[in-house]
Amino acid sequence: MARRRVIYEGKAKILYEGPEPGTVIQYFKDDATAFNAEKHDVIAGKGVLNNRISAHLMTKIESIGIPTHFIRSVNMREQLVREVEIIPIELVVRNIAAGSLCKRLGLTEGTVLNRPLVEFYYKKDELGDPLVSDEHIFTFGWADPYELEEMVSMAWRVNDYLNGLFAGIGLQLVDFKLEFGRLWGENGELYIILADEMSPDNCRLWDSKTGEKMDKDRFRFDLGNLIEGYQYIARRLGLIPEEGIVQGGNIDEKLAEKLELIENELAQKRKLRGVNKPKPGKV
Ligand code: AIR
Ligand code: ASP
Repeated sequence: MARRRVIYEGKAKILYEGPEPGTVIQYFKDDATAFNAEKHDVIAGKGVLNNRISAHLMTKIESIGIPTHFIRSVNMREQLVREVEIIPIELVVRNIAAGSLCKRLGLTEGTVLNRPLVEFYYKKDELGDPLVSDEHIFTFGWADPYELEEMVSMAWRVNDYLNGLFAGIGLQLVDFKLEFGRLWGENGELYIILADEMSPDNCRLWDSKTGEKMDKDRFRFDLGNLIEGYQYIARRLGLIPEEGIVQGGNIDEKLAEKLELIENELAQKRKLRGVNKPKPGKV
């Protein structure tokens, strides 16, 4: 196969030029980083698990009418997604206090918040993704009020939906991070769709009974065995066989290759909903 053109390489993923215009191949690496890449490791099988978990969750999210970039999985490490212009804002939704919220405000980890909290972070590695307000977002033009409103309303719906989905398999959704992208229709209309990934790399999931952490905090805080946590989530979601696909630090490639690929049929035939924004020049 001809060498593919790399569009972008991030900490955990590589984006390659896709087979058709407007598409991109998203490749999931085994790299794990934390605290702005201060901490780095390569963990066999992480990319395969995240590719699968993200494909599944994006398809589920699409099924409740939220447009996502995910089209279909291509193989165990790659998925076909729509090419979008990433909005440089990370939306974090929190249900339970943990991580940087506890550090910043002195809250006790595990405190259930009175209402879900939506926060904005400016996506800028050099600055360590600082917390910003909507005023910063508008002042610096990272997104406009119409776009932000659309993003926040989608984030609330994703939160409600995923809370229920995870509660049903004995996991508590503590918090998660979303990224969105812009897409333009044939007549220049703007669409905002969910992009990036939805995996234990960017959410916190605790076992509902024991409180055990199953997500990337295992790596961030050296709690041990990241892969076991990710496999536990994938197993509960029905995405891998009971015996798992990684044993003793080695991925069972044959078994992983045999897992059926995930298709987001709705994304392929969906009619997008434009952002409710007045057209420039029209009053
Ligand atoms: N997150 C934020 N930036 C990168 C990531 N992955 C996710 C974390 C956590 C949530 O956003 O994985 O689920 C809040 O992170 P923090 O560190 O602000 O408490
Ligand atoms: N992924 C980010 C980093 O590498 C932040 C994190 O997940 O802690 O720094």
